[in-house]
Amino acid sequence: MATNRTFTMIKPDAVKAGNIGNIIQKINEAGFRIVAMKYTKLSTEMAGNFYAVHKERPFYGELVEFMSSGPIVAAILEKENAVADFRELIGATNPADAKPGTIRALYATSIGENAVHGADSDENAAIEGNFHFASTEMH
Ligand code: 3AN
Repeated sequence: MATNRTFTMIKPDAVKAGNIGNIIQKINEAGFRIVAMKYTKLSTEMAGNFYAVHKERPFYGELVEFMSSGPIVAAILEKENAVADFRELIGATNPADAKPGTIRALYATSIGENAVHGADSDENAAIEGNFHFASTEMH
């Protein structure tokens, strides 16, 4: 399996709860290499653009408000089979359905405030990574 990249954000709920360190540790232990990482905050406009694919969903307004409510950590991660393996590591969107030991089972509080984002395809991983790190040197 070829090495590829995924994109993640540690969401405002997990940052506020002091779980940045715990989540990065889980990411490292699962064998992901950090290619780029940034502590930042999304404006409502940026969050709206980032989640534009969900514009028609009933939770869009709530999602944009939440994602711009406080600082986040954005990162590009590298590993064999990165997108699928990272989705496995974070667990189901609803933490009530997330397997024990997954990041969302451990740190998410609800379907909306679910601790981490993980890109759902190689194509979206690239788009989302560029959104946050377009002019950044990757390591
Ligand atoms: P995932 O993040 O697991 O790929 P998506 O793509 O279905 O899930 O949803 C994107 C984000 O929208 C989720 N991470 C979550 O924060 C939010 N979300 C999804 N479903 C709901 C919902 N029913 N109510 C509120 N927020 C939701």
